[in-house]
Amino acid sequence: RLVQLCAFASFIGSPFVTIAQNPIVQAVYTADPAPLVYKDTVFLYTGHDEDKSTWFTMKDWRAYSTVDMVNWTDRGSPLSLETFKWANKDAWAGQCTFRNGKFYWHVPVNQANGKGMAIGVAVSTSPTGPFKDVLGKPLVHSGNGDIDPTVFIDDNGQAYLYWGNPYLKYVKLNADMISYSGEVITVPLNKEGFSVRYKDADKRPSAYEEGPWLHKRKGLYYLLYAAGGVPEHLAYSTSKTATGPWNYRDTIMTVIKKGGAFTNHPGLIDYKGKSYFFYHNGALKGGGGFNRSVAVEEFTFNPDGSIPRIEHTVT
Ligand code: FUB
Repeated sequence: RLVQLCAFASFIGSPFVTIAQNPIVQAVYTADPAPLVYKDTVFLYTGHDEDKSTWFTMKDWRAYSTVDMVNWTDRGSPLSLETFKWANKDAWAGQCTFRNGKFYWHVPVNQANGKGMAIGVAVSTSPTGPFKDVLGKPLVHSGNGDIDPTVFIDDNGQAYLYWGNPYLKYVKLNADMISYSGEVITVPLNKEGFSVRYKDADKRPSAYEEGPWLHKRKGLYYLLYAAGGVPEHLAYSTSKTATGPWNYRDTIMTVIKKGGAFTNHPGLIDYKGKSYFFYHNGALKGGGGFNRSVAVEEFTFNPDGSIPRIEHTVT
């Protein structure tokens, strides 16, 4: 009944409030959560798996908001492939950030010219759009694995764009957030670095795979990511700088067996004095690897600053 009501509300385009539950969204399949704290509100940007997909069939992104982490409002679909005239498919994992009065939604899409995935950016003065492709072309196309962009703005104002599968890449974004300076850097594999294949509690290799997410806390930089190949678990590394070197720390969330989603994707925010960890799974009815759903868990950093093991829940 709730699912039907939500689906109807989504269809007619009206905001609809649901009660807290995991998965957060019960009306459509959502993936790749990217939360943004803006003023007193959490905006949650997600990908959107088309119903009954047999591959990643993703044509638009969705937005939701909450002021209490309990009641979520459907903010519709503020961004779709149609925004990017140079793209033809694959509205994959992106992130929306706020700077100087504007919202910047960096997303990966497949280029219509057949040259593969590239990262574009859409801009709006509102967290829920309308978003415009101000560049009219990709922001970044390094030619290999250009997916899963995430943006981190350091305390000194320097913004970074990180992305990539199977390698982590980054550039320094300019203050306008729609251009960058310097070369694309590929984070090197090294013995002490985060890409060493450590064993986690699942006895699985924990190498970086995709889905980076940056977080800074008490001067320490946290890099969260999907790890270990297929099926993915979520792990993290830390560094004293935003650009590494990264030291592997631990698994955050082990492979979620329920629902059969073989990907996962982290997001982390602090909000009203608490910390929240976002991820996705295949737990919604009819769900699976291409019909995923975003979920969230409240957690507390350990006293030594490490991230505890977080269990997924279905409510
Ligand atoms: O949602 C499509 C892709 O699956 C994302 O870009 C990856 O992070 C994985 O979740």
